[in-house]
Amino acid sequence: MPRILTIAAAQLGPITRSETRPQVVERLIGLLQQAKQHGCELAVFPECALTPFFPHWWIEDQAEIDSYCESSLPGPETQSLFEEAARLGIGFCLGYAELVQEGEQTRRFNSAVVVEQDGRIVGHYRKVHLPGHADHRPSNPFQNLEKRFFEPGDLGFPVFEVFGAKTGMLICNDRRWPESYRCLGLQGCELVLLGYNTPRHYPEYPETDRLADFHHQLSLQAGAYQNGMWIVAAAKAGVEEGVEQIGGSMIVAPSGEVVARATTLGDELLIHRCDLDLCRTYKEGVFPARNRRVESYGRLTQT
Ligand code: CDV
Repeated sequence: MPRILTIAAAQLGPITRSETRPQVVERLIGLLQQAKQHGCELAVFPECALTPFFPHWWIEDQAEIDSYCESSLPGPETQSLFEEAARLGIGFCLGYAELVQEGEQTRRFNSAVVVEQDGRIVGHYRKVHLPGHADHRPSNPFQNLEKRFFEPGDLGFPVFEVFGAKTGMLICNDRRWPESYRCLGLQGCELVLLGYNTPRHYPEYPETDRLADFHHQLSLQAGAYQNGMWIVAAAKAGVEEGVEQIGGSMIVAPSGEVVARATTLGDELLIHRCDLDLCRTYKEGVFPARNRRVESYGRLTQT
């Protein structure tokens, strides 16, 4: 029996600052319904999929920052998403800003959950690689304040047995780091669910702007091939509150081939029937464990 999982990358167009959580959740529900109609078992939403990408703005009022975060999931405004997914019998991966109260301490993470077809949360990940800066840079056209608003993830790179696949999650900047994929690949991961918000312009290094799409695709293809994993990458795309984001959602096979690609910068589904057994060719055939030379890799963890 082939192990086929039909998956949708559920790209989102921009979310405006004035859009309410219930309005965004309606958009997500609409995409889930379409994905189900097309036979999908799982849909992947972008990073911070419930709000505009607020680290692009300098915000001093902590209450306002926290208004972009979820203190419970599902919560009162996201319950309908979980209920509709369970009713449809479709799983999903959702990026969100997480607020946790631990005694006196309030902690915030850039997080994602994976939800089974019965609406249960079965996996949780907190973004490890936070890009940007913590200080205000008013001369830049927009900010990148993830280092101010979030802590680095403290859950490592967990792999979950869900949808019949060894499944991991990455969030945006994680996809540029070989270590992220490697930590998943070394656990036998077959499927990576990834959401992102990538601006076209990098204020400190504008020479990379013309290469933004290329570097995005290069990272996904290398990560997929070198670890023999499927990668389903869903963007928040288009011009969001004046910030142009690249879009370019795609599904990449363990061969490194792009098998589905977004053609718009709006809400869009791209769908592929992912054969999980394709991973074996690369995990066992091209990169067999017996060929690894761990005695030569010490520098990876010593520096
Ligand atoms: N949300 C992100 O992590 N964005 C980064 C940008 C800021 C470089 C990215 O790697 O796409």
